[in-house]
Amino acid sequence: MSMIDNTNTLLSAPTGSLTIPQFSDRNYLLFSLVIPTYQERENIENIVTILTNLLDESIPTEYELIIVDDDSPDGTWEIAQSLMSEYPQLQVMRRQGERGLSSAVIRGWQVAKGEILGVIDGDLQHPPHTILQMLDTMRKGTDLAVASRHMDGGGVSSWNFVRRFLSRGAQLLGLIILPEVLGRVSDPMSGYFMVRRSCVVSTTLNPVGYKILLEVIGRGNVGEITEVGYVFCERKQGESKVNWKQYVDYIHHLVRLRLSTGKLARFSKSMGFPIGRFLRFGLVGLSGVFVDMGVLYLLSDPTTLALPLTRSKIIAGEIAIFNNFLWNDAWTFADVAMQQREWRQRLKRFIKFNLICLAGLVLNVLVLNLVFNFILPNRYIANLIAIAFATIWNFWVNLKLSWRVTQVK
Ligand SMILES: Nc1nc2c(ncn2[C@@H]2O[C@H](COP(=O)(O)OP(=O)(O)O)[C@@H](O)[C@H]2O)c(=O)[nH]1
Ligand SMILES: [Mg+2]
Repeated sequence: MSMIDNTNTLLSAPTGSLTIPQFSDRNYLLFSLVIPTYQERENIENIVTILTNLLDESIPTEYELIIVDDDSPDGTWEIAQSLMSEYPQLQVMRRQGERGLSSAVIRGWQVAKGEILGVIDGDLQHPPHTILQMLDTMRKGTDLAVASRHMDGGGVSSWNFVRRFLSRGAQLLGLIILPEVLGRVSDPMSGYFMVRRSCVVSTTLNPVGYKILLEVIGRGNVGEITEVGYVFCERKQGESKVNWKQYVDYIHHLVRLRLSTGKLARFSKSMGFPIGRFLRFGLVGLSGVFVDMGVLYLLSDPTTLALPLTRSKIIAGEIAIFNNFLWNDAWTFADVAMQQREWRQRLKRFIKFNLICLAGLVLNVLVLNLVFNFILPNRYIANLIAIAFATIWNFWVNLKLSWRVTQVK
């Protein structure tokens, strides 16, 4: 049995990859409930009081509430912090580096001590008493308990037609793109659920989008799922943070999950080679060929600037390398770059990328000569082989050196 020692100190937010750590029985708790908040000052005390009353009745001292606030300008975290002395099971994290609902939930789970990990909105739109029903099914052995608006006893109170239509449309789209995930629950958009830690332990969850439940089902190892009906209440205080960008994020999220949980991804994993990344790297490389050709034309063609060929080629090559770097940093290795976004770090990556690509060029010339002179006297096939070698070299060495993940503890 553990009483939590919270002398009003805030939890510090983990950094690095969004992976749920192993359960340590040193700090055993049955249940950790994360409450992500942004600008919820009017709601925070209410929800903490209600949840504490409910949980103290059923599992006193066996749970913790973890508020993860993204440094709300309205000072939500400060109010939460001031509640800690009155509510010993409450913990508060103030996040300053990162933002976003999904990553907030994962950061909370990363520091959680519970064997069961849950999430509930901080605005009282999720009726707190449903927690008890969900906990009950978890204790009976379910892996994932989802509060659903589309089950018996569920609903969306007073949504208008457009909102219902958009919500169902999004669900249908998801069913088409990712049937094996969305088909498992009646309300895949639910942000109110709990999952057994063992089902998501060591899985790296992706922070894209608002719909963290999709991540848990898609990437976790979830067996039995139970759904409990609930009515999504209207907000009484504060404002929703949902906007059009979240619809775009949602589609992006579906596509990413599709790509990273499909057959290709399984193959890639079993080979220990990041195929998706390699394909993106290859596409970027191809874009570089066009940039190189275009610049070479502008600089050296007799009908344009007519500069000397070697000089033109060096400039064209460097511009292409710059082009490739930008795309690789923003796309191919975005996940890594996002964690190291200072200008000095970027510059360092650019210099490394440049040197590695130069070495790649030397390798390219060597292989071309070797193949052409000793193996296959066809310069174009030899060149293709040389390009393939140089691409793999460029990719692999850049993966290991330029966009290396350095985990900061
Ligand atoms: N930490 C954190 N919480 C967020 C963020 N965006 C929304 N939330 C919280 O997530 C919950 C659901 O957000 P809300 O905007 O009400 O979504 P809606 O209910 O679907 O309209 C609320 O408790 C918000 O305060 C965010 O960027 N960071
Ligand atoms: Mg809400």
